[in-house]
Amino acid sequence: MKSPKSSATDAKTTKRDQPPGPVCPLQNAAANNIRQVIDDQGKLTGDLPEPDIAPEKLLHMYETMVMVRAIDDRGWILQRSGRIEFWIPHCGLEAVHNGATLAYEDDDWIVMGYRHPGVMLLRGVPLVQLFAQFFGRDGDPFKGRRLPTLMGDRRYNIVPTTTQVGSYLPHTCGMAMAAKIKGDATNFMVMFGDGSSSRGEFHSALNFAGVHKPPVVFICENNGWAISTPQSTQTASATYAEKGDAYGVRNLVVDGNDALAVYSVVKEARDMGHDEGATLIEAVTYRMGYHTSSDNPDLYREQADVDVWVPWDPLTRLRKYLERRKLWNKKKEDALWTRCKAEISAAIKAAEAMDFPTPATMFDDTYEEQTWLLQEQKAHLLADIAELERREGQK
Ligand SMILES: Cc1ncc(C[n+]2csc(CCOP(=O)(O)OP(=O)(O)O)c2C)c(N)n1
Repeated sequence: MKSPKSSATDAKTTKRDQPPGPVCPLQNAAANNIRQVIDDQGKLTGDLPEPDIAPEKLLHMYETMVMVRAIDDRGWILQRSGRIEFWIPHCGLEAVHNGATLAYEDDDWIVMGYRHPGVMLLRGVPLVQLFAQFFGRDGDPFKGRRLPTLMGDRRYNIVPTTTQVGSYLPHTCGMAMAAKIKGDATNFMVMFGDGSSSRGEFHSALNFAGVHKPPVVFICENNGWAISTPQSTQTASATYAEKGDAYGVRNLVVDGNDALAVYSVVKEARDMGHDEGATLIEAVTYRMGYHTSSDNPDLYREQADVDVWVPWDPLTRLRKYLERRKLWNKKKEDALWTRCKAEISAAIKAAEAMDFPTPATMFDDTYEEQTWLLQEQKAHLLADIAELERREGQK
């Protein structure tokens, strides 16, 4: 993708050729070079053809997207009522990670971000494990060491994210390059936010990808904000995708609220990865909620900016498309929401009933065999705890 020609007047116009005032860029997808399959009514009006996805697979994706939204609704309430410590909302971002995950095979590797529970669910991770992670209980493979929603599981070929934004992009290139050298057909996908594009690791990773052509799809989830930093102060480029041009990496912009479009472009990029190398995909979407439960977006954005995205809700659009194809109806929709809410309630009950990990577990998993230093520290900690408990018992 080429940058628009610059002129003196360009500086005065907004990034994606929009008139003044809030307008959802997805509304003018063609003019904005945003690849799209369906419009806000679920009609096939975009430039991309309708992808060939088996109906049961399509429905599974939609049902997972609804589950992901229901998880976000409940997670927020759990945090606000003091039952979990922290929440990173993902409302409005369901199409990017679910569409992209569906485009990959189960033995491919996904390096995920922190707003992507659908990656776990589509790979078959049980819902209760997600809630065990949110509650920091011992059913969490990370033994409660990470912030809620910082998920992953190597048993499902999902690499957990780090909160150092963008720091994991070079590692993804390394993993993919190792697979390529070994002659392994595995493919790799990495997800990150627009804020990562200002980190050095983003540029190192893209440079490596351009030169060595590892089978990686970089998915830049452009949700409009990096906490309170908007696109206009994050970059002077017209798009995040075109940064790939500088490194010789194929790139494109996709409608990130159109799960079908995301699936199509990611599938194509995945399938060409071993022959052509990496692709950088900018998925244009919007963070409808707070950055995290510690944020207050009223301090830096207008409600009108948020409202223009409402008709482009990824769930509504896909539901309308499914209804047009007679694969879905109101009765199924109501039953799905009832089922999701009930499954979430059951998972919460089961996760909250789990024990907390014991302090001794904090020394596990750093090394395959615990070093003498860690063993010594662990022994000290356990002795201190035992002494405290003995004193408490004397009171
Ligand atoms: C290297 C680094 N710098 C700063 C932060 C603090 N921080 C946490 S999230 C965040 C914004 C990230 O924005 P973006 O990459 O667009 O992802 P989003 O949260 O919008 O999904 C920042 C700056 C961090 N975690 N890591």
